[in-house]
Amino acid sequence: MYTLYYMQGACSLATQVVLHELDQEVTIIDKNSLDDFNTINPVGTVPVLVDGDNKLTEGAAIILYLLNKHDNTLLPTNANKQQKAIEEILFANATMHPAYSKLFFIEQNISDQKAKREAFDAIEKNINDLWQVVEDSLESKETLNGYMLSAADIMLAVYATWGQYFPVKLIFGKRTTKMLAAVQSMPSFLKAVQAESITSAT
Ligand SMILES: N[C@@H](CCC(=O)N[C@@H](CS)C(=O)NCC(=O)O)C(=O)O
Repeated sequence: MYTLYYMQGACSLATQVVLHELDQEVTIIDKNSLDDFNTINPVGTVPVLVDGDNKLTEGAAIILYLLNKHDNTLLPTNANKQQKAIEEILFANATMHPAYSKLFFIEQNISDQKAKREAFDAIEKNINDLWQVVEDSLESKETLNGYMLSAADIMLAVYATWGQYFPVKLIFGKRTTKMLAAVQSMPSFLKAVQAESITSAT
C-alpha cells in the first residue's frame, strides 16, 4: 500500500494514474490539508510517494521507481526502447512541465499588466512549440512510443489540462488531441480524477 501526497489536478495526478495502471492500492493525501507539508518535502512540491520506510520525491523518479518495481506494459524492457521511453518521461517532466510551471509563476509574481502579457505571450509560444514537437513525434503512431500507452503519454495528458486556467491560446495538433483524449478517458485516469475530487472536498 502506497501513500501519495498530491494537489488536485497537479502533476501528482500522473503518479496516481500510473499506480492504478499498475493495480496498486494507494491512499492519497491533499498537500493543502496539512499545515506542515514542508516537513514531508522541504521543496514543498508534490508528488511525494511513501512506500513503507521509503519516501520518494520528484515525479519522474517516482514513476520510474514504480515502473521498475512492478510488472507493466508502460515501460518497454528492450534496452533501446526503454531508453527512448525514459527520454519521453524526462521530456514530459523536465521540459514540458517546467514550461507550464512558468504560467503559474507569471500569474503569481508579475503584477505589471504589460510585462505580464509579454511573459504570457512568450511562454505561450514556447509551450505551443513543444506541443508541435509532440505532434510531429506522433506521426503515423497513436502513442509516443508507437505501440502502447506510455507513462509519458499519461504525464502529458495531465499537464495539457493546465492551460485553461491562463490567458493563453494553446494549440494541440490532431494526433496530439487524439492521444490526450485517449489517455484522459482511460478508467485509471477517471478513477484518479474522481479520487482527488472526493478527497479534496473532505
Ligand atoms: N520537479 C518536481 C516539480 C513538481 C512540481 O512543480 N509540483 C507542483 C505541482 S504540479 C507543486 O507541487 N507546486 C507546489 C505548490 O503549488 O504549492 C517534480 O517533478 O516532482
